[in-house]
Amino acid sequence: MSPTSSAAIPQYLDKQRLQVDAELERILPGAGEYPPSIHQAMRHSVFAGGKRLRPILCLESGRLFNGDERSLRRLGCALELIHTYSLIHDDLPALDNDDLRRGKPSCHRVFGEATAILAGDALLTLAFEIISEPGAGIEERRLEVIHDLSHAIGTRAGMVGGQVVDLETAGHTTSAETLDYIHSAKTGSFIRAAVRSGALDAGANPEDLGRLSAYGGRIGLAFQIADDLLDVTSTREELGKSVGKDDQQHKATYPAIHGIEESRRIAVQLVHEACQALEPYGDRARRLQELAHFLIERTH
Ligand code: GRG
Repeated sequence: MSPTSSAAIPQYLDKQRLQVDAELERILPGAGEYPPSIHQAMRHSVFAGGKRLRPILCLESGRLFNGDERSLRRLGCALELIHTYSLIHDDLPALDNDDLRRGKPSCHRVFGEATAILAGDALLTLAFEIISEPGAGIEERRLEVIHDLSHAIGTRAGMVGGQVVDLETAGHTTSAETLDYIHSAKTGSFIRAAVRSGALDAGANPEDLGRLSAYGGRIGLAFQIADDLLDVTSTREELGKSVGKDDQQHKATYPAIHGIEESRRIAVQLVHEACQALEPYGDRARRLQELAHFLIERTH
């Protein structure tokens, strides 16, 4: 039986987040560095808040195979830069047109649309500069991470592909299969890649990688189901972003297609399967199992 999200998880997450934030501070150009407008925009969105879940998943996955802490931390930060790029672009008027992100005005509201587009591009680019920096890790492993990650955020069942289908199906009747494609591609593939990246960086063998992929794929989908549920059950204050938008935009979501109770049941089942995939590691995988539970129990 896997552990549920323990009482100690909030303190654990805070500690990890502070470590990630300190590394992000070392990575991002200073606000006054020339040209300042773009650096201020990048910093605004990265440091607006954020749970740092993808870096923490990368760290824990790598720790399972005794990976190097600094290498994993910088890799995790690169994931956070990519994640923040996707949020900035997602909020743009041409996409979700959102004024609020991480409890703060979205990037384009503060810096204008052109700078926000460029800030997203710059964060994505900086991420790959960090992943490929000299001495970052064992070169062959880093190449594999770059390949894996690029695929996960691209158009073939990756983040951008999922976003495209999400946009194109809004307002139309969508099947449960298409919804699964959207969620697994838009959100799940990147979360799965975050988990895999830590394992790859730490030199996990193919069998281990298979287990971590099974875990990552399931928590990735469960995470987006939880996000759909929060959009109908939470508040703007608690989430730090708009709520009820999926319904307003006639988006396909788990609660809309499966109902709230069934969506919760499916998310719990996915987390159960994710935890089961890690059972061969016994107590060493406890943090990853707790994180899986946290992803669906979170309130923001
Ligand atoms: C390339 C023009 C262009 C746009 C790209 C790919 C894309 C737009 C957007 C990605 C899709 C996206 C934003 C999915 C939502 C995933 C999601 C639930 C994000 C929230 O993640 P959390 O809860 O956020 O981890 P924090 O703020 O805690 O980091």
